[in-house]
Formats: sequence, structure tokens, C-alpha cells
Amino acid sequence: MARTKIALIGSGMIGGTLAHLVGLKELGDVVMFDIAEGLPNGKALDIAQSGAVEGFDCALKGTSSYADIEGADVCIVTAGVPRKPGMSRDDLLGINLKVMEQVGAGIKKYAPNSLVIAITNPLDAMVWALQKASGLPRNMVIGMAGVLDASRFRHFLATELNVSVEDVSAFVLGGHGDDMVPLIRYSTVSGIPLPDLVKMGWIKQERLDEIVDRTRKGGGEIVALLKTGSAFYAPAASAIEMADSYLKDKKRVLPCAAYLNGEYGVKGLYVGVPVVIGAGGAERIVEIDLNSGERAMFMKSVESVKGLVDACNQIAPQL
Ligand code: TXD
Repeated sequence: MARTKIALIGSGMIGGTLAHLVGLKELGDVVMFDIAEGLPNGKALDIAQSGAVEGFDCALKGTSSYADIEGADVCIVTAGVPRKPGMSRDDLLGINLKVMEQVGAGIKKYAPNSLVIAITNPLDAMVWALQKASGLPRNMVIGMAGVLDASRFRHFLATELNVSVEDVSAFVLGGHGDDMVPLIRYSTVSGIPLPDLVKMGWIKQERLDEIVDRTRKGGGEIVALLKTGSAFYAPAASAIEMADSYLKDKKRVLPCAAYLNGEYGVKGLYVGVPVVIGAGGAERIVEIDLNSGERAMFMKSVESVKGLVDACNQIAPQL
């Protein structure tokens, strides 16, 4: 049986880490695409050469031609530019929107049957634009943010509570911005909800609030430390978890940016919600019950996403 083909559109920091992980996990063969000449070729060759030492079989190819992604089973999109000093969010939005139009056209032509996982920021708007530009079914275009945000929350909780991160499950809803909604009530240690752990004296409410705040600002904390870019190890690992669930039809329940068509009272936007990811892509949106406080936080986050999508509609009404 032919190996799975994974196309990485964008071969920068996350793209390179994605390729390395695909190799290490033997998830399939990799095509690395980028407009930067030589970059995808150099990274593909470097990672391919590590296969001899690590003991994995994975064909890696670097390219700047969309024709090479033909027949890909999964496309993971990190292409775009990060924000530079003096650039407004709208500048970034306008530039990356154009990138999504190019990438969408490439996917539409050469990989129309793939699952597309968008990572480029601002995530909730770019995944929306990518779905429009590619014309792929909405269930086959999803955005990565929630798995990363939840993994940050899990890491902070496990460290604080001194328990294995494997036993901490966390829930984060909403857009990928500082107003995301880490849901304390639905986050647990081995099934014990966090509010119960507060009652049990394992953690004080104020400390939990600090951890929620740190999770919300988790991306910015890393940007401030790295100075030259944003996080890439955990974002890549998160997208791989989503791709793996699709390719193996695992039906993991993962927080992803998914197209809402009335769920949670939202229509026509991509927002972070729990989703069953299987062979059918985003197979099912899990609609959990929110109390009034949670709902207010969620709707605030949805409003931010709507603002970004409205800006996209103004810049590119043809989409
Ligand atoms: O949770 C999340 N969704 C995120 C998102 C978490 C972390 C980072 N997030 C965003 O991912 C970040 O703000 C960026 O928008 C993307 C990619 O981050 P990365 O760190 O990989 O950025 P790089 O290293 O700048 O890589 C981007 C590559 C670079 O090599 C460019 O040459 C290429 O994109 N690029 C293009 N490739 C193809 N086609 C076009 N048009 C293009 N333009 C730039």
C-alpha cells in the first residue's frame, strides 16, 4: 500500500518541526513547500538524513511548486509572515489573507481530497479564508489552536499539582487570542474536576486564576523570550495529533477551530470548540453546556473572531 502523503505548506519553524515529527512517527511521506528558495529543500534533505540514525523510513521532498503536493492526504498550512515592529494587526491580516488565497488555490487544484489543517495567524480568520479560497468542504478544513492552548494549560496544571501531565485533561474554548476560554469546570486530573481539587485543598482558587491567565497569554510569553519568532515545538506537536487522529480514524475529541453552523448559537464562523476528528475530518462538534459566566466569555471571544473575519471580508470581498 502506498504511504500516506503529507504536504506542509510553509517550511519555516513550525513546518520544519512538523516534517521532523512526521519522520520520527513514520506517519507518511512529506512534501515541504515554501516560496523561500532552497529552504524547504535544505530542511527536507537534513531531516531525511536523520532517518538513517533515528531508524525511520520517510521520503521527504522540498519544493516551490504546488504540483508536487498532488494527491496529498493531509495539508498543514503555516505559510505567512509574522508580525514585525510597526505592523498593525490589519497589515498582517491583509498579507496573510493573500497568502491563504494562493495556498487555497494550490490545494484546490492539487489536493482537493485532503484534510487541511491551518496554523497561520490570526488563526480563526485564516482558517476561514483558507476554506473559502480552497472551496474544500467545511468539515475538511480545520484550524489548530485549541490543542496547543490546552496543552499549555495542562503543562502548567501538572507542574503546579505535581502530577503526570498525562493525567491532566484540559478544555479550552473560543478563538486563539488572549480572550480564549480555559474551562475550569471541564478540566480534570484523572477525572476529578478542578473545582473539586480546589475544595480538596490541592490548589487555591487564586492560583488557578493565575494559571488561567498565563495560559491565555501563553503565546506572548514565548514570543517575549524568543524575541525572533513564536513557539514552534508545541504548535507542531499539536497539529500532528490532529493529523494522526484523521489518518488513523481515531475519533479523538480535540479542541479545534471548526466551522460553526448554529452550534453554540454561532453561524458562519470558525471558532475553537471540541471536535471529533476521524476519517470524515471534523465529524462532530461537541456542544457542551455553558453556564452564564462561561457563555459570556465565549461570546466575547467569538466577537473578536467576528471582527477579524469582517476585516477579511472588507479586504477581500471576492472570497
Ligand atoms: O496556535 C497557533 N495556531 C499558532 C500559530 C501557534 C504558533 C504560531 N502560529 C503562527 O503560525 C505564526 O503566527 C505564523 O503565522 C505561523 C507559522 O509560524 P512559524 O514560526 O513557522 O513561521 P515562519 O518560521 O516565519 O514560517 C513561515 C513560512 C516561511 O518560511 C515563509 O517563507 C513562508 O511561510 N511563506 C510562504 N510559503 C508559501 N507561500 C507563501 N505565499 C508564503 N509566504 C510566506
